Amino acid sequence: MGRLLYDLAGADERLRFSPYCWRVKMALAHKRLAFETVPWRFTDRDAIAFSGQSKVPVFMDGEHTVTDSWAIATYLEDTYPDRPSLFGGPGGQAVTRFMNSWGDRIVMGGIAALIVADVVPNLAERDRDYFIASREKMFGKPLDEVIAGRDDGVKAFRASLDPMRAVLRHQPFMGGAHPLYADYIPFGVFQWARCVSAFELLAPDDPLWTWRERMLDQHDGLARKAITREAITTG
Ligand SMILES: N[C@@H](CCC(=O)N[C@@H](CS)C(=O)NCC(=O)O)C(=O)O
Repeated sequence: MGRLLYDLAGADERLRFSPYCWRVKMALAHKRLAFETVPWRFTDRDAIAFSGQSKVPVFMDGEHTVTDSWAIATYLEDTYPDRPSLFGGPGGQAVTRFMNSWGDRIVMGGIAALIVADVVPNLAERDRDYFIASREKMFGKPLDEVIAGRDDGVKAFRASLDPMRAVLRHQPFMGGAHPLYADYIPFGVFQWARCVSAFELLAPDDPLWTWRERMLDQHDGLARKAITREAITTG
């Protein structure tokens, strides 16, 4: 049995936009592990019921099923210690836990508030009502209202990334000279936005812009080659 990743897909099944699945895909590429993906939609509950929960990523490695991007990353590190490390050792892994929680709250929270409404037209028809209702519940208001005023909102988002920016002034990646899982965490969220939204989150003179470009080139341009809404709408 090979390796299989249940990967969130849009109306066009080539559009794979989950930030958490992107973290895992970058981690698998980093470990140089071959894998296949299964396109999954929000309403395909039954397809992943075997995993005991209702979210992707769901990763299967032979007999093993692992869910949650952080758990998958640590599983890969433990199971494939002879492959390039995702954390640079136990201390690195412990510190990267902070990056995971910062990435989920500040980067994911910040970007979601700017682009969540842009996700909808990319979704399979059958997913739309569920996505809108669940995200409106999350934000406590209609999605159009969530992103209203985002031209101003993006300034606060950019400022919130100062801790990362300060690090990237000294080194090309959060991991140092080369990317580590600490890079894949925030990058997965930027890649989500890139797949589904035209809204520009960063300014071209931002060191984070250059970092994002470098990340897009990693692993033979894995993320850059991914199909985006732009590629689909312009044919
Ligand atoms: N903490 C989880 C979060 C996973 C998650 O929220 N996945 C989203 C897709 S990006 C999902 O499957 N959501 C299902 C739903 O909202 O019903 C991780 O790091 O993997």
